[in-house]
Amino acid sequence: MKCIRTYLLAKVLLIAMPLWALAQAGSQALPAVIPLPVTMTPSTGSFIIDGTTKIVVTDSALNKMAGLLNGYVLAYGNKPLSKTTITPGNNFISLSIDSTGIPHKEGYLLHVDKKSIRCIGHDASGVLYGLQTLRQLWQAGKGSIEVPCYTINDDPRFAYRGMALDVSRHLFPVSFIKKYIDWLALYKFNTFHWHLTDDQGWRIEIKKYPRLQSVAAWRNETLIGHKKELPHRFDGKRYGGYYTQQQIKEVVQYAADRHITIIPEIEMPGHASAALAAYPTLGCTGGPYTTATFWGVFDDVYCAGNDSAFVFLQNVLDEVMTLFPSKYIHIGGDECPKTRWKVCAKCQQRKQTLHLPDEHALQSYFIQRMEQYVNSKGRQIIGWDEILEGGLAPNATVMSWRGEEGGKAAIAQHHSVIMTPETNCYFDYYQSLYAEEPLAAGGFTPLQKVYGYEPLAGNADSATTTYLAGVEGQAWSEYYTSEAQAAYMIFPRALALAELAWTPKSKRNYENFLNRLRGEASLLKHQKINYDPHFDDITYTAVPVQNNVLQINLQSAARGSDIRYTTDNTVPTIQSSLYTSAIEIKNTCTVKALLFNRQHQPTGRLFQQSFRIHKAVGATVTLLNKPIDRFNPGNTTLVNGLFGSNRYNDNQWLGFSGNDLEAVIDLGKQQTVQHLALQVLNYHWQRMWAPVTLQLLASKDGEHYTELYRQNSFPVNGINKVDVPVTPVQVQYIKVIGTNKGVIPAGEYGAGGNALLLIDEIVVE
Ligand code: TNX
Repeated sequence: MKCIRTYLLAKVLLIAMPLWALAQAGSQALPAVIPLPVTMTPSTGSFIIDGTTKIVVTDSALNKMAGLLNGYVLAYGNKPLSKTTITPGNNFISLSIDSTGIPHKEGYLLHVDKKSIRCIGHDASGVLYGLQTLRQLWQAGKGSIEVPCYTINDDPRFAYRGMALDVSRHLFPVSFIKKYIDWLALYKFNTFHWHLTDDQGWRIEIKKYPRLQSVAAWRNETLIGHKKELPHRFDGKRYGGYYTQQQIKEVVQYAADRHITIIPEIEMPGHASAALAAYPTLGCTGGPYTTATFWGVFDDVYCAGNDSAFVFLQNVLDEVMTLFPSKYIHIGGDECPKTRWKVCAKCQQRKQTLHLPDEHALQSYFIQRMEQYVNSKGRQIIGWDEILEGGLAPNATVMSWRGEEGGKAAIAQHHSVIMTPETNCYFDYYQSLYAEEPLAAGGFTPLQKVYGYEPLAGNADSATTTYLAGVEGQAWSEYYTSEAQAAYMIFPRALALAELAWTPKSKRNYENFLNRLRGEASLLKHQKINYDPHFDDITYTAVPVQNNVLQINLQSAARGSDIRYTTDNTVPTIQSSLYTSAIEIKNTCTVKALLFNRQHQPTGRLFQQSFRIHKAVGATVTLLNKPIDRFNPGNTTLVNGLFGSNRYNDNQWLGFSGNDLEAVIDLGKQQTVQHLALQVLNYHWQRMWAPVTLQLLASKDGEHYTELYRQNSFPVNGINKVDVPVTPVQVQYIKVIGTNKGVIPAGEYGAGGNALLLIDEIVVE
C-alpha cells in the first residue's frame, strides 16, 4: 500500500493540488483512469519502466502496439524500450492476445506487479485499450516511469463509441486530425465520424470532379459573430481548402493503427450548396449557386428528379469507398428542405412516375436509391434521423440527433441505431452560462448533462435494444474558429461521453468521475488538449419560497473550497459572507460569489447573477397547455425573478410546441399593478417563433378579465422584451395569452413542423 500512497502523493503534488485535497478525497483518490474500468484491484508496490525494460511481443500482429507503447514512453522524454520475443525473468511489458481467456470483444486484462506488466487483449483493440489504461495509471518522470500494481479487467459497454468532427464549416489541418485521433484512442473511442461535406465547403478531393477542389472547397467569406446577430457581418476573406486523397489515406492508416474506424460523411440530398456551386446542373434550378458563407439550412439541394445527380453522387462515393474501408458510409439525409422539389418539374415528374405521395417520399426514394448503390458495393449506410421520414431505407443505420424519438422508431423497425441527442451530445453548445464563455451555437450542455445521459432512459441494456449500437458526440464547427477553441468545446465533455460509452452503467458516478478528471489534468496538459477547466464553477438554483422572496442555493463541485458571496455588487473577498445555507433574497440584487481555497485564495471564475424581485415572485402559476419536455423547467420559472438568456437552453425558458401559451398568475390577494414585463424569443433558425399575438389581461376574481395590452409584432431577432406600463389597477389575477405561430411556413428552417413559442419571467409591479 505504501507505494500506492507514494504514487498518489506524487501525482497529487504534480498537479499542484493542495495537500489537504488528498485527505479530502480520501478513499476516492483513485488513479485517474477515464473511462473507469470494469474492475480495478490494487496490490502492493509498483513496477518501474526504465531504459532496461523490454517489450515482449511474440505475435507480429502486435508490433504496431509495441510501436505505440514506445511512442508513449518517448513522449515523456524516456528512451524507447527494446523489443524481444523471449520472455525474460522480470522487468518486461508483454503484449499478447488471448481471445478465449478474455471473452469480450475489445476487452483486456492489464496486470501490473513488481516484476512485470502483462497486457492481454481479446484482440489487438483490447491490447490498445490496455495500453491506454496503462498510460493513465503511470507516473512518468525523466528516466523512469512508475506504475502502481493493479489487476484490471475491462471491456466496453457499447460496440460503437464515436466522436464526430465537422471540417466543412471550419477546416482543420491533417496535423490536428491526427492529434484528435490520438485523443480519441486515449479515451477508448473506436469511431471517428468525419463530416467532410456541407454547404460551406467540400473537403475531400474527388479526382473525377476537379471543380469540387477549385470551387466547392472555397467560400468567399465567413460570418462574423453569431448567426442570430442581424444584420449579418462578414470577414471578406476567401476561406477554404480540402484534404488530398493522399492525405486521407494517411489519416485512415493513422486511425487504423489506433483501432479507430473513420466513417466518412458525404451529405445528401441537403447541405449541398458547395457541390452545387461547382456543378449547378445537379440542382433543381440550375443555379447559379455559391458556397454558403453563413450557417444554417439552405433550400438548394440535389435535384431528386435528375439522374445525373445520382450518377455524380455514385461516382463520388466510388472514390470515397476506395479511400475509406469502413463498413459504414454516412450519407447525411438531415435538414433537406423540400422547397425546390415542390416546384421542380423533374422532381414532380419523378414523384408522379413512382406514385410517391409527397416530397418526404421523394427524399426516402433518394436515400434508398443511394443505399442500394452503397449496398451493391458491400457497404452499409448511416443517415441522420430524418431518413425515417417517408420510409426508412431497408438496411440503414439511424443516427438519432433530434432527441431519441428517431432512434426509438428505428429500433422498433429493427434497425441499428446510434444515439446522439442534441440535448446531451452536441459539443457545439455552451457548457457554462458564464458570460465570458466564447461564442457558441446556443444551447446549454454542461458536463454533468453529458455524463448523466443514459440512452433509452436506462433500458439500453435490455434484450429489446440489441439494435442500440452505441453513442456519439457531435463537434459541429460553425463556432470553432481555431484548434484551441475546438478542443475547449469538445473536452472534457468527450471524456464524459467516453465513460458513458465504455463503463457499465452501474459503475458510473459523476462525483467520482470529477475526481478522476481533476487527476487527469497533467495528462490532458501533456497531450496539449486545451480542455475547458471550469467544471468546478459555482452554479445556482433559485426557488421562490413565498411571495416576493427567493431562495438562492449556490453550489460547486470543487472539493474543500469555501464559497463567499456578496449581494451589494462588490467582488467577494475572504471577509465576505461565507455561504453555508440557502440565501433568502427579498430585494432586486446581484449575487456575486467566489471560491476560496484552504490558503484563502480565490480560485476559478467570478459568479454573478441578477435577481429581480417583483410582485409575482412566488405567485401560483397555472398553465392551460403543457410545455414540451425540453423546455419545461416548471411553472415557477415564469415567476422566479430570473430572465432567460440568449443561450435559450438555460432552464429559464418555457416552451410550447405548436400549442398556445395561456398562463394565469394568482398574486394571492388583490394588489395594485402598474407595470408588466416579459420576454419572448425569436430564433427562427432554431424553430423558435415569437407569438402571433400576445395578450395581457387582468382580473379581480379570476373569472372576468379585462385586456390591458396586446402586441402583434415582435421584430427583434432574438430576445423581444415586452415592457408595458399600465394605468394602475387593483387585481389578483394576471393572464398571459400567446398565440403560437403553429406550423412553420415554407422557406423557413423546420418548415412544416411545429413552431416553438418560448417565454420567460412575467414581471408584475
Ligand atoms: C444541425 S445535427 C445540423 C448541423 C449543424 C448543427 C448545429 C445535424 C444532422 N445537422 O448541420 O451544424 O445542427 O448544432
